[in-house]
Amino acid sequence: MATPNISLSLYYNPECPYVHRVVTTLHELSLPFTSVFVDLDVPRPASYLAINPRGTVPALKVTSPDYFNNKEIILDDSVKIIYFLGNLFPNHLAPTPERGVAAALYRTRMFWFMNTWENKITPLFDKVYMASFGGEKEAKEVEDLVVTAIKKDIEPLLQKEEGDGRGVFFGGKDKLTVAEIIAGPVLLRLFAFVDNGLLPQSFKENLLDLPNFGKWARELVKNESLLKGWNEAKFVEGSKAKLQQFRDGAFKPKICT
Ligand SMILES: N[C@@H](CCC(=O)N[C@@H](CS)C(=O)NCC(=O)O)C(=O)O
Repeated sequence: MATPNISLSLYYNPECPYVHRVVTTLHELSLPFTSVFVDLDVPRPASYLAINPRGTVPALKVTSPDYFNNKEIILDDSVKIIYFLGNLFPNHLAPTPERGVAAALYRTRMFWFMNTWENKITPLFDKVYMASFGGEKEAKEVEDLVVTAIKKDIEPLLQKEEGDGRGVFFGGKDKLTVAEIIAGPVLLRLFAFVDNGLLPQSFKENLLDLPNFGKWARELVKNESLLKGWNEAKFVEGSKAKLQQFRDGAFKPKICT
């Protein structure tokens, strides 16, 4: 893979699952980058709002002598960033640059997975975070919601099709694709809640029982690029501290979509 002549600065906060998508992509593509921490506990300073008026992370600043003499490009959403990086140079993350029915179909399946996950599953994750602060009833309700949505909308998209490889990842690949990058960070967080007693065991068990999804998710949460920089103990400790703040009435959620 020829590395592009490009400089990348990532505006990040380590807690954010959307940032985690981008970091996984950068590691998976072996792209060097610098990081700029953005504190989400305080109002964003004007200097950051000038970069990303929405004030959210991730944002990626890109410059290249090959693009209008280092004209700055700002990409302000994880999906945009992943799409951009995946299309920078030939790589295993994004579908092949070929044309023809098989290549078009693969790209369409990939696009549809991404679209479905973002529209049907991502919005449920705010409820998952909130349920980790709630009681058994809230946890069960959100479990039913998420398991039902994944079974209906995601399980069929992970079915192997004619021409797919033998790998466990999307389309039978043996390396990560965009599909895994989109879903991996929130699955890690969901499983961490379960493994540390903040959500019921049945939540994880019912997901892992889905034949396609279960096999895929088991492999995904072991992936090296996804796990680089992920600190489960710190995440759980932070979640428990938020739970305490929530109980004390002082909690302000900052994970949004
Ligand atoms: N759709 C955006 C979502 C980004 C997002 O909501 N990030 C959260 C942190 S995980 C954030 O920056 N929240 C801003 C705030 O709390 O003010 C993406 O995929 O990048």
